[in-house]
Amino acid sequence: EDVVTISSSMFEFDPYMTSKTESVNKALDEAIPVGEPLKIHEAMRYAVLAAGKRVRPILCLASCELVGGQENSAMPAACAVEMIHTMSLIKDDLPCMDNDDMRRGRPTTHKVYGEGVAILSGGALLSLAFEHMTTAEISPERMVWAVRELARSIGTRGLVAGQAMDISSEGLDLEELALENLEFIHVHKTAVLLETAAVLGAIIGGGSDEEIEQVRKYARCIGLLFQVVDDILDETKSSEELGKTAGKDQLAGKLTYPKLIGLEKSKEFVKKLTRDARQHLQGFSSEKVAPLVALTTFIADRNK
Ligand code: GRG
Repeated sequence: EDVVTISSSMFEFDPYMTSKTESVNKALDEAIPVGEPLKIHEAMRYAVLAAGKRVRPILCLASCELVGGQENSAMPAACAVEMIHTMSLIKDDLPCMDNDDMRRGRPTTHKVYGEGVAILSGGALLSLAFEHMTTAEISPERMVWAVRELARSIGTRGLVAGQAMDISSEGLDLEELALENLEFIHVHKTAVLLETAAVLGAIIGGGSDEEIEQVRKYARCIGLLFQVVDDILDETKSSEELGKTAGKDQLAGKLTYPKLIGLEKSKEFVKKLTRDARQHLQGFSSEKVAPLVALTTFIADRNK
């Protein structure tokens, strides 16, 4: 723990994030073509190249480097995860889901291109993600493993499961929505894809089975941490800001960790998850582990 703390304090996180974000943005720009059908590609680029934080792709790259791999080899998987994430945002924002008008600081994809184009561009991103990931130069066995991990994170054991539970618990009040249900939604809507991003990095970086499992456990904590922090941010946003930016679910009073267990307990949970995440990184050299430790702090302390 001490070694980890010391190394992370010497590590310069801001330049690290800036340089990783730039490489990811460049790779995403190159990965999504401009071409026919024009509107679909335009919408895909509009959604993906907007100002996302790129936490998932950076987690993927950092996990690859943790186990001794090169950034370049994990870039196709990093981009694939960001494409899947963006696809889920496009769908989540649709009028039949959360009905949001704004995303990443600009109008949502369906607001600009219409619902038909938005749905098709989401489907195209889903398929491009897999096609693009297979350009990584790794053994066929590791690629099949990576494809299986990514596929599992999207369907009924991942994003779809979380969203389905979210929809079916709409309108439930505090007594009806148990903490397990809220955790199920969070784990599936958010944590699974963060976990997958890290695991893909470790698979592609050539990690051993034990290393990949360590990364998985670390990322599982990070995933839930990310969502609990998201909930705290939702709760602490001023009502004025809410009026300007919130979608239907926020205005209707989305159920969150602070609502269920209180703000103080939620903040304690953030601390516990941060500690647990670091624990799972024991055994790696302090130098290698520094970016992931800093990323953990970034997620725990973020304010947007
Ligand atoms: C249709 C196959 C299929 C899947 C989609 C709609 C859906 C199923 C799932 C919804 C998933 C969803 C929108 C989860 C919310 C996750 C979340 C915390 C988003 C915000 O992530 P940030 O803060 O956003 O990383 P940026 O914009 O920075 O990337």
